[in-house]
Amino acid sequence: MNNRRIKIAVQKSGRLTENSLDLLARCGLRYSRSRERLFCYGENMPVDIMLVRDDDIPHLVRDGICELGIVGRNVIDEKATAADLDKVIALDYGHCRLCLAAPEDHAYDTPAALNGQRIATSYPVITRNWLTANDISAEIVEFSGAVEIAPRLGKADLICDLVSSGGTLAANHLRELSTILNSEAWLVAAPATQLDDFGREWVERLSQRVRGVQQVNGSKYIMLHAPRVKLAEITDLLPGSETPTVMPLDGRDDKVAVHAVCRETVFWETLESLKQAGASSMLVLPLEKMLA
Ligand code: PRT
Ligand code: ZN
Repeated sequence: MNNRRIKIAVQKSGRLTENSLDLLARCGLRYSRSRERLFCYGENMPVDIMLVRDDDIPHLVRDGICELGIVGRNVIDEKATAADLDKVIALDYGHCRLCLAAPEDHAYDTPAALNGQRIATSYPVITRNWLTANDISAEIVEFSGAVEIAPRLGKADLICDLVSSGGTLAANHLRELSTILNSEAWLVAAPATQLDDFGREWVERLSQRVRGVQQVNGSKYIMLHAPRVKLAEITDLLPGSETPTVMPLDGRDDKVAVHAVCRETVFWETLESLKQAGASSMLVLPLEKMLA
């Protein structure tokens, strides 16, 4: 089984591509891209990347062609059931929301106003589930793109589409009515029961590295000198740090060195407060890797 490898499905070209490839690189994966650019061969791990349309990712993982995938929650919920794949880690990029929106002059007050209306969407499954859960009987008109023009074409009364800045809705004189799903990119895996030992081991290992990358994002290492008498006050000011390391300073009984990992942003204001509390020689350093 020496030539056994793991495959990760990633969007070939789109909004999630750059962040996803960057994340895998930060997990330590070095890869070379094939000439037709559909495949990345992992050079330093038995892990390859398949570059595909995002819509295909849930099925590639469900059907065991890829052990892992990175895809938006909107696509997962549209294409897969909870039993098809495990949502392993929310990745905090690709944020958007699936929203109901209507022409500005549409008289909408409560969801009940949707009864009997036509809703254009590329997300018929999620929309249908939401309508059913809210006891609304409306017609779904499937659109594969440019959903926002459906009301103007007279094809629908409302739309249900992804929104991030809201610029597209505004440009089409549409008003956001209600959010039916909040979405971001997720690392998904084939259910553990479908994986062999090798697959499970690598899914676990890569998931742990992704968690490590996430912890490092936004975390900083801070070093400072503190008067012994002010130690408690100063460590209380360190944002999001657990137990800091406190060390003696050679030849000084009145001061100690404090080192801590801060899991929240260290603002200039924080440093100013620390200085006021008596801290000196402060250094804030970026973190590269972390493993709990
Ligand atoms: O070719 P392929 O099928 O792989 O790509 P795609 O065209 O289906 O997907 P792509 O690259 O557009 O988006 C990939 C994923 O990014 C989506 O499935 C979402 O999870 C996520 N995402 C985040 C978004 C947006 N933000 C977004 N704004 N997907 C689409 N949009 C659309 C939105 O519907 C609107 O039409 O972008 C337009 C601009 O949005 P506003 O609100 O900023 O104007
Ligand atoms: Zn797509």
